[in-house]
Amino acid sequence: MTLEAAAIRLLVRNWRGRYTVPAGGLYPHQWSWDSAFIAIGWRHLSARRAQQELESLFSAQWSDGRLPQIVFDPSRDDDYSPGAAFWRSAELPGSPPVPTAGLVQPPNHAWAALLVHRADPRESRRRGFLERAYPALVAWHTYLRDRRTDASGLAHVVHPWESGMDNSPFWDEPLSAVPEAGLDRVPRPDLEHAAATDRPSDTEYRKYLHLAAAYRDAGVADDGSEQFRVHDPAVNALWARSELALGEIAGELGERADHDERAQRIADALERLWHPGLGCYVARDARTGRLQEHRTVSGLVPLILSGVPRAPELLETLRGPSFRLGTSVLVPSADVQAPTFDTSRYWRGPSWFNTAWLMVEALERHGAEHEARSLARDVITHAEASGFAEYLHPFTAAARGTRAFSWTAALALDLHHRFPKA
Ligand code: 9WN
Repeated sequence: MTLEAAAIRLLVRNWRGRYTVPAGGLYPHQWSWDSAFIAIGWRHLSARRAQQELESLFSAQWSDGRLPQIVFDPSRDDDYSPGAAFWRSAELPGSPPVPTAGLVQPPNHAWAALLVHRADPRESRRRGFLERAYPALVAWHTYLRDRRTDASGLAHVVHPWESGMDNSPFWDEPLSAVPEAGLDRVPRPDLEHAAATDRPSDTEYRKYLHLAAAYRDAGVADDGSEQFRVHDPAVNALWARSELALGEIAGELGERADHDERAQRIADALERLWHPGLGCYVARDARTGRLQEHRTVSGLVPLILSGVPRAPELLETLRGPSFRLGTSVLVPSADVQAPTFDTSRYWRGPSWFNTAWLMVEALERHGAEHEARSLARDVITHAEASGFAEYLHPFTAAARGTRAFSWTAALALDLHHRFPKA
């Protein structure tokens, strides 16, 4: 079977009528930033499905504008933890009519909406896609600005899950002061679908559950009581990239708006996260002001912005001994030389396909055409060879996490269309 046929088969299998699950066993609900990546793949097959994927998420938007981390399928509530019964979102102010988590995920949605529109502008106009998406996306960005941004101009995450890179070394220090949820047994349905050595530990899960419960019990109010508040480079870079996309969407609709200025303000604020000694951006604990001194792939993501002033240093770091572009398998999620490096455990070293896709964008944007093409072709090869794994051992390419993972297929499909075999 060709890559294209295999990727299509997987996406069709994971489609649930209005959205695509990230993986049928491990992740049986709709996830926020997954849906944006998945829509970027669907747009090559069905502009309509790509639009529905995003619209399904918008229909779960909260009245304060937040797009939830997870929209739950109530029929699968025993299969993932924490689920709808944990969040009890109907009891929280401003929640939508469907059960969701109270947290959010990185804001890649406006960027995805623009790419989906461009894939088939006629179908998009016929369905009034941008007219409906634009207000939802503006409300989402307004939530980030009004509820999640402090004087630094950067948006913070209140839980590691919100970064999408759940057990990154960035969170080690901010999590060290967080108590563990007092549970006899941590519910881990995830371990039925992935090896324990590939997933976060029980200790991390106890802290995740403590933070999520405290945020829920404070009415998801963003009132400053959170015990975890961190500025993450990838979250803010994606926000700036999406703000630029909103500017283009506004232009399509003939709206006048100041999205470009807003994007520039976020990009300027990102400079607070620059670490000259490490040659990359780092996370910052917004409660203590401390920079988290680790090289992770998140710290390279600002390269997706064309005007980023640190492009030469970032490219050097990407090519250097910490990430070894061209020698490692795709792009490791964390510095392969660091004491925290782990070849299997999630976001502490393994290579992921969404971040490789972001680095293809970054390399293209900064004129490294040859490396962009070569990384794109590697994404396609490894996606297929690994059975569309969730992530890979960064030296051997052995599959890690779950298989048949939707964004792996969607993003490989996208690159297959954009970088046809020479
Ligand atoms: C928690 C769904 C999600 C991705 C994240 C990835 C993983 C969840 C988990 O799966 O996180 O949201 O249970 O580990 O880290 O990026 O969105 O694919």
